[in-house]
Amino acid sequence: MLNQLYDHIEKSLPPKRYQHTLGVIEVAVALAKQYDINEHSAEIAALLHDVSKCMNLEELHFYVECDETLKYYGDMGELLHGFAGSVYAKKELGIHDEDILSAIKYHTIGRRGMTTLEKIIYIADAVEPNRNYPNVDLIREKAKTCINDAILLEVDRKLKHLLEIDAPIHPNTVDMRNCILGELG
Ligand code: DGI
Ligand code: FE
Ligand code: FE
Ligand code: FE
Repeated sequence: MLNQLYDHIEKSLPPKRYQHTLGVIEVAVALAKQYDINEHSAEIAALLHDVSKCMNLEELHFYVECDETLKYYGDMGELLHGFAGSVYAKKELGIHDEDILSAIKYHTIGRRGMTTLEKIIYIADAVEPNRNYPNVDLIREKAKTCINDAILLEVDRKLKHLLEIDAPIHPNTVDMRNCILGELG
């Protein structure tokens, strides 16, 4: 079963994206151990998180659940691939664990009140070994000791980038930041 999923993902993604996925698995499993959550769930969620990354808009819209806020960003494949991926994982790959499905769903934009698994996939995506940007090591280290601090650093980096390129900011991105600030107290 697990081997078949690996084969399916390797076939669905270009080699670089598959390498990225293996990197996310490595980090997510290590963080699952660290934060004492199910490692198997972390492995599956990481393996499948970008399953829809290479779908075109037509394919994405076939799978994506109709969602008012996403409609607003209707033409943006980048924002849809997590949502489409979670539906694909359920319908086509037989994944029914809601914890895994929501980690796939929210890995790009986050949400208010994220579970530990959602946070782990979100941050593993940002700091896996193939990622290379200024301060990546700082966020990598933070993730091991305080996942909320790491997410704040990553969200701030993302927001600065989105502002620089004048991109619309999804409300979940802002909600996630505010919520985590609240959790940190
Ligand atoms: O799929 P990956 O490349 O591994 O990473 P990802 O799923 O985190 O996707 C990152 C992309 O998502 C990146 O191009 C920025 C985009 N993104 C994330 N949050 C927002 C966003 N784009 C806009 N316009 N607004 C957001 O709030
Ligand atoms: Fe992604
Ligand atoms: Fe990300
Ligand atoms: Fe990714």
